[in-house]
Amino acid sequence: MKDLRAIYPALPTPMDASGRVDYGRLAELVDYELAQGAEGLYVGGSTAEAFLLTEEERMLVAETVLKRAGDRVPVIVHTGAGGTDAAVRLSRHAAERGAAAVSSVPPIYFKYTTEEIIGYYLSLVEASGLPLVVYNIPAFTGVNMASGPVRELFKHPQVAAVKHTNTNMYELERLLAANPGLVALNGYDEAFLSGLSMGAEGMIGSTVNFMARKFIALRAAFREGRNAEALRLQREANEIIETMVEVGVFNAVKYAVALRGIDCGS
Ligand code: MN9
Repeated sequence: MKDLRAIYPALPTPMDASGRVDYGRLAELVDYELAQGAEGLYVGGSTAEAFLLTEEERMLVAETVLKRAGDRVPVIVHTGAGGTDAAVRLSRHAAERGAAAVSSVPPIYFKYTTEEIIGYYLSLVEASGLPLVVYNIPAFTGVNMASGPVRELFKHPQVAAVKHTNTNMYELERLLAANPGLVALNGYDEAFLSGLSMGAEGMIGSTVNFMARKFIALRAAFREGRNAEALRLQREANEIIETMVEVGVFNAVKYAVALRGIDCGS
């Protein structure tokens, strides 16, 4: 199993003026990210506007990134979908093309029982044969994977990591205490330092797309006990993130990446 502890940009999906996915630009973006020090790549998540893409587009996006990245860094593919069948197809496809892990938000829109949510995730694990990164983002899904009986899922040996997109760090710490082998990847970039302090060992974030070096330096400062410097770096990042959140973070990420020479469109 590949080591998933790393700093990953959640890649945006470049689009042309008519809204078609620009796969050429996406391949260029992969090179750009690896050149700026990204330690892994997260494909097809919120930042990628995954739920606005067709299944075919999502597969082509994953394929493009996996092909370009080769075995340079671990690539995690988000394969979550509204229903189990689509998520299973996406997971199988990601596994066949060489993903290091699959990742998914819990099934959305309808209210599912704990058993149904766990069943959904186990289908992805079985279909892919890969480690699973549970994408916990209660603000978007209305389901909190780090609280209550649904945490039983984390006992499964193939559930390797959690993407903790929540500022409740107490829940993160409790989840890790109960599951010693679990890797936590922090999800809100603006709270990376708090995530690290409660046990996160990496991050998946939209602003990593253009600030990978800053977050790598922040993690080094934290690990070496230079707390004031770690906080200074977090504050520098947050000055930028605050504005991005105000104007719409996904568009802002595309704009920031365009300023660095890769026009990802709108
Ligand atoms: O994937 C991202 N989550 C969402 C992670 O966008 C929902 C974060 O990187 C945020 O964009 C970022 C700004 O709030 O922390």
